[in-house]
Amino acid sequence: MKIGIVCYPTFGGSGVVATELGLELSKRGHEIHFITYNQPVRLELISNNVHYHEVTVPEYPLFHYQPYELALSSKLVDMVKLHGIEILHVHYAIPHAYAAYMAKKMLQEEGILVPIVTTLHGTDITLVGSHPFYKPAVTFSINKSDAVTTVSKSLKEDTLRLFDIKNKISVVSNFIDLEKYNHAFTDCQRGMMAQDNEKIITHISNLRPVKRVQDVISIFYKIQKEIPAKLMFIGEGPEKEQVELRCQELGILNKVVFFGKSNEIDKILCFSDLFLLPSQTESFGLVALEAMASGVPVISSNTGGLPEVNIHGSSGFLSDVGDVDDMTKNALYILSDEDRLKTFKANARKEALKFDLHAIVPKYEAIYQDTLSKCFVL
Ligand code: GMT
Repeated sequence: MKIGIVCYPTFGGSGVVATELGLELSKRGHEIHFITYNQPVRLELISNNVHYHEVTVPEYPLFHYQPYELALSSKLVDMVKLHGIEILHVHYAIPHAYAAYMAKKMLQEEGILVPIVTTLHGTDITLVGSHPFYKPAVTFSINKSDAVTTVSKSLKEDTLRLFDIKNKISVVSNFIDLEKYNHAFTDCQRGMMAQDNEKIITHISNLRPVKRVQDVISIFYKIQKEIPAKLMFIGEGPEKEQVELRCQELGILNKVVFFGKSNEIDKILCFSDLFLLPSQTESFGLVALEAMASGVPVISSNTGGLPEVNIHGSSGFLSDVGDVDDMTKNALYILSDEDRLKTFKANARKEALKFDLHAIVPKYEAIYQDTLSKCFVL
């Protein structure tokens, strides 16, 4: 199949899923066209059947806001015509599903039929999409998609609760390339980061309020009072400065390593003992799955799709949002006994196996086939 993929090219989970999906589909013989405003961060390989088409929005002084949706839908029209793209898979409803629908209508005028698969990722539904300013357009574009998927059962429920949805929604969870995270622990450069007696705790996010990064600091502060530990803090975002200030106030700056954005999280996770994800909401928690695939147990909140990924008492523990005392207690329980830590690490990897990309990517292929056959029957 010739598949057009529209996504955010940044470090966010939706862009990562879209990119990894496109790369895997290309390995399975499909021709993939990424259409977005920058080369996706994890798209390192442009091969024969992976293409990248940049959407540019020329600056015009009259416009207070430059019209990205317009430029994207025009680019979609051009690329579908030029490359014979058969189906468009758009990741994140805003504004991608909307722009794709416009492109579809324009193409229909020329007798070209291109169905749209929309994957909802989380904040496009739970935080941004349900805002009254966007809600009518988001509802419309979900209902006008030819197929709709969510990345967890929980996100499907949220979508049905928050929007008036007439379309069927299929759940296709986030997935992981287990090979990439299959380091023998001896490969890791743990010694560069911490002393042998120190436990390594990691957090990765875009440091937005929804990630509750101050909770990460509170939990780590309490942990390091009980056992020697270091915190690896990966990501950039609006809360970073506050986090640094708080670490300074608490006198733990020397125990926290700030990495900024990283394309090598597998290498950092490789030497981690525990992962913290105390988010306010999380439709799935791809980063928790990445940690688990590296054999790192997860201490998370019990919100959204996280209970579908992090299994309480097996791969880690779940607590109510904001309950930093419970999260600390659970973290210390895992970290304070070497045999127990080993068991949680093994369980984390085992639970991650359920999300093997080889099992999940065919579900998207089946949705494309089904959507194409339905469209061309109509
Ligand atoms: O987590 C973020 O803030 C980024 C966001 C995105 O859309 O890029 O991630 C969302 O999509 C991921 C991939 O499907 C999910 O694993 C994340 O849980 C989800 N984030 C939230 O729901 C907050």
